[in-house]
Amino acid sequence: GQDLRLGRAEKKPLTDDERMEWWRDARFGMFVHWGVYAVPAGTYKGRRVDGIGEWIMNSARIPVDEYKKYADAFNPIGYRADEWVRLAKNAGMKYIVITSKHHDGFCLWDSKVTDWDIMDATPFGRDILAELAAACKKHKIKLCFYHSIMDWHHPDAQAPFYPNYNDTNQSNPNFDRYVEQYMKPQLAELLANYGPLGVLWFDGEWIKDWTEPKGKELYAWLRELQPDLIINNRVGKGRKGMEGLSRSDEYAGDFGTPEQQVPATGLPGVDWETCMTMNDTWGYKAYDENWKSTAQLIRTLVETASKGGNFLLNVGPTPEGLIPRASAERLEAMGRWMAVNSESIYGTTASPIGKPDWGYCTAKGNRLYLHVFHWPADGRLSVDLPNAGAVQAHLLADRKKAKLPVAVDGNSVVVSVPAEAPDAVAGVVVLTVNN
Ligand code: H79
Repeated sequence: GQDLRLGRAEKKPLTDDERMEWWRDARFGMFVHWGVYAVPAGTYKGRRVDGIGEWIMNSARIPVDEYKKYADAFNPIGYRADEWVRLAKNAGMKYIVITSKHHDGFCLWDSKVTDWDIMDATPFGRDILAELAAACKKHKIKLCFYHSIMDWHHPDAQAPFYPNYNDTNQSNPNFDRYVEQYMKPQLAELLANYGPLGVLWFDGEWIKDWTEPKGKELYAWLRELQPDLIINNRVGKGRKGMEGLSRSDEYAGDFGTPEQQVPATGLPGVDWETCMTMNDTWGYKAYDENWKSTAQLIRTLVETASKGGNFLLNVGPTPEGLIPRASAERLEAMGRWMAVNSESIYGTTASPIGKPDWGYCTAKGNRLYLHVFHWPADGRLSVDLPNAGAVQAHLLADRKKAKLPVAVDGNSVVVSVPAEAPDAVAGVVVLTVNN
C-alpha cells in the first residue's frame, strides 16, 4: 500500500523521553472546541439547553438530519488562524489542540470520505485545519488534533441511537466497518496532509464497541504513520473516568487526561494534562457568562505545573470565527503574567517540597520557584527545606536579580521579601540551592 510515513529512512526513532520532551517542557496549551454546535450556541427551539454546548445534539435529542442543517449557517468569515495562534502564543501557550472532529462527527477539514465536513456541508469552503496548520508552522506552535472515536452521525456508528446518542449499553450497527473504512482513513488524512502533528487527543472512547486491544492497535498504527506522535490515554480504555489518570501498563497512551480537575497529586512517572474550560462549556454557548477569573486560571496553571502536569485551557469560538472577548481578555492577562514569570513554568517538574501554605512550588535544575499566592505580611517567607546548603534568593520579576536575605534555620529557610508582592496573583521567588 501507500507509504504515508514521514521521513522514516533518514530518521533514527526517538526514545519515549525524547519524543515527550517538547510536551513536558511546554506545560501550557490551548484547547479549541469548534464545530456546527456553535450555531445553536446552547439554544434549541427557543429553549436554553442545559449542559456543555457541543453536546446539544444529544442533550436536546436533535435528529441527525435536523442537526445537519446547522451547517448551512456555519460561515465563520471572521476566522483568522493567524490571530488565534498569536493569541495562544502571547498567552505563553506552546501548542494548540483543535477538534478535527467532535462527537457530532462534523469535520473541520476537507475530508475525502465524507460530505459532513467544512467544505461540503457549509457555505464557508475553507479548510480550517489547513489554515491553522500554516499559522502554527509560522509561529512555531505545535499543532494537535482532538478526535472523537464516538460518532453520532455515522450510520455504522452512533446515529441509530437517537434520542440517546450516548447510549453506552448498545452495540453499534457495524462499528468495525466504521473504524476500518471511515475513522482510520480520516486519521490517515489528518496525519498525511497537515505536517507533523504534536498530539492526537482522542475522546469518546467509552462506547461499548471500543474494546481492547483496539486502543493498543490504533496507537501502534498511528505511530507507524508518524513515529514522533504523542497520543493521549483516551485512545484506549484506561483513563478512569474524569480523573483521567491511571498507572496501568495494560492500556496504550502517553499521558493521562484529568478533565475539569487538577489531581490531588500527580502520579510519579506518569505524564498527564489537565484540560479545563474558562466558563461551563467547551463549545460556544452564547449565554454562558460564568467565567473563571484570570487569577483563578493563573493559579490553576501554577498548581498543575507544581504537580508535574500540563494545563490545556479551552476556548470555544463563535460561528463567526471569533474567540469570545472574555476568553481573549483572560489569555492576554495570563500572557502578561507569563511574560514575567514563564521561566517558573516551562520545563519545570513537580514540587520536591510538597505544598507550602502560601502557594505552590515548581523546580528546574538547582532552582526552586516559589509561587506565592499569599504574600507574607511580616516580610518573612518560610520554606521547609531539609539539608539546605548555600541558598540564594531573588524575585523572578526583578531583572537585576537583587539578592534577598536568606536565613537557614534547621530544616527551614526564611527569605526576607519586600513588603509589596511583585504580583498580586502569584509572585515568584527564585531559590537557588547549591548543595
Ligand atoms: O470534548 C469535551 C467534552 O465534550 C467531552 N470531553 C471534553 C474534553 C466530554 N465532557 N463530558 N463528557 C464528555 C461527558 C461524558 C460523560 C460520560 Fe463517562 C461518558 C459519563 C459516562 C460516559 C467518561 C466516561 C466519564 C465517565 C465514563
